[in-house]
Amino acid sequence: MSLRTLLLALATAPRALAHGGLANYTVGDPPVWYRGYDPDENATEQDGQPWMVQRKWASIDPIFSATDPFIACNKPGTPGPAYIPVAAGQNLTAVYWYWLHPVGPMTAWLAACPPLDQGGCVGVDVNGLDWFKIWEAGLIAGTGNLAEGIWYQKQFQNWDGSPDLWPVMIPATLKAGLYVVRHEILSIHIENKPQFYPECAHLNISGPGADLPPTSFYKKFPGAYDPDDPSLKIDIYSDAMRKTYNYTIPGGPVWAGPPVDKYCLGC
Ligand SMILES: *[C@@H]1O[C@H](CO)[C@@H](O)[C@H](O)[C@H]1NC(C)=O
Ligand SMILES: *[C@@H]1O[C@H](CO)[C@@H](O)[C@H](O)[C@H]1NC(C)=O
Ligand SMILES: *[C@@H]1O[C@H](CO)[C@@H](O)[C@H](O)[C@H]1NC(C)=O
Ligand SMILES: *[C@@H]1O[C@H](CO)[C@@H](O)[C@H](O)[C@H]1NC(C)=O
Ligand SMILES: *[C@@H]1O[C@H](CO)[C@@H](O)[C@H](O)[C@H]1NC(C)=O
Ligand SMILES: [Cu+2]
Repeated sequence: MSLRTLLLALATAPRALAHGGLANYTVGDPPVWYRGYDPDENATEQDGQPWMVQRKWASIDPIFSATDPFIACNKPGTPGPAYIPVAAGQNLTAVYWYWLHPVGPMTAWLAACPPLDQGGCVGVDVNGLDWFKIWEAGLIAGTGNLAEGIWYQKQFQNWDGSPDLWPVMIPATLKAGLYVVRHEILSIHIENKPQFYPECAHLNISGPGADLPPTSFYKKFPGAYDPDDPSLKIDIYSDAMRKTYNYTIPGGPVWAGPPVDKYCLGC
């Protein structure tokens, strides 16, 4: 589908003017599909369904404040009972209907939950969890300044009508257990008005690993971001940013586990 056809289709679709959102997840090849929440579909047919792996997000609207409690897992963030099975070292792919905004970073986070007999991920307070970043991408190096360079957020878009796919590897030596995964697209196309688009799902991660990050990687949501962070309070179209070729992704460093070759997995 051409860009023009797609835009026409969007303008007449129920999702008119929508940015997009994280619809489904896949694991493995050939992919096994896990359905997420769809704010445009009947809530009664989704709330509390035995297959629901994603936390509920009732609207596609962004969260505008880094201190909003719903920055953790969107609003209302109500859990479903199901978990996506995935092995440490495997990719989890987030599937978006499409994504319209082109600039700003994308990050993926995990947080460990208690075991199932202590409530698993369903019972957790997402604002109290210890989140750690496992993946990030922002301005693609060598593509230009903040205003004119290519961001991963733009590269992730497909304009042929197929969904936008965002693969993230689960750290290979991560300790097995139940986790909440949090995908966040942060859009910074409007001056000093960052838009946060988080969605969460529940994972059942298997594997022989025993690693968790050092506690220095742990962040709270809200808390991971300072609202005054110059990467959030930013005008990428300013003269200064047209002369800037790097962008510091907020939320601290990525933890992807220790080098795999230090371990003997499965032996
Ligand atoms: C939503 O689904 C419920 C249960 O299937 C049904 O009773 C209700 O009429 C539906 N609501 C709408 C707006 O379609
Ligand atoms: C997500 O899964 C649902 C249910 O299988 C499907 O109807 C929908 O088209 C999928 N959306 C995307 C973007 O893959
Ligand atoms: C797995 O995810 C990583 C990002 O963590 C990506 O670079 C790689 O291309 C993905 N592999 C596949 C087969 O999708
Ligand atoms: C998680 O996966 C393990 C197998 O790896 C299984 O025994 C266990 O029942 C699963 N737990 C949940 C909550 O799905
Ligand atoms: C670019 O890098 C410098 C040096 O690390 C840093 O001080 C500055 O904040 C970065 N610029 C942006 C827009 O992130
Ligand atoms: Cu938008």
